[in-house]
Amino acid sequence: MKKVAVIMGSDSDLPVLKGAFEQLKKLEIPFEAHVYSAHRTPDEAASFAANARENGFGVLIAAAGKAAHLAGALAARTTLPVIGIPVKSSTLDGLDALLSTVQMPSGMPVATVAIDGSANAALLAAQILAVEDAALADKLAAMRKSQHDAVIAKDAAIVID
Ligand code: RP5
Repeated sequence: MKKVAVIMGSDSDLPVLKGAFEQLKKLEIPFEAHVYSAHRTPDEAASFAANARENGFGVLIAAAGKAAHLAGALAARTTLPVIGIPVKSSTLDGLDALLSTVQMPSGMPVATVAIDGSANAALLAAQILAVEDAALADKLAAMRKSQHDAVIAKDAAIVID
């Protein structure tokens, strides 16, 4: 199976990525996590993205806050799909990172999830890999079924006083 790369702009983003790591582990998807900054270590970030395909990665997840250029900077160096997570790390509640991540120019897509939406980033990465992986698709279907059943149980249990 192809690996997922989880790149964060700073180690201060690590707590936000807990949800992504949980989902990737649950689905038994191999992944690597790295700290590369579009601004503080631009050459390392670019080199990682440029070599990601030959290094066995299938999807890149990029989490960054503030003027969050990491996802776009990685996308500029690879044709692998890049998923951006805007991180709520500033006085602007993550809106700065959301706009910096989502407003990519034509021809250079970044699939942007919600502010701090790391679990969904991992699930989207899994769905991309599952296009060519029936066993992974089955695991995702089972997760959806259990999610469905949990809501049905909550509906049955609801009591209004
Ligand atoms: C961004 O700036 C990082 O992704 C992080 O969200 C934010 C703050 O970084 P630190 O100053 O905590 O390293 O580049």
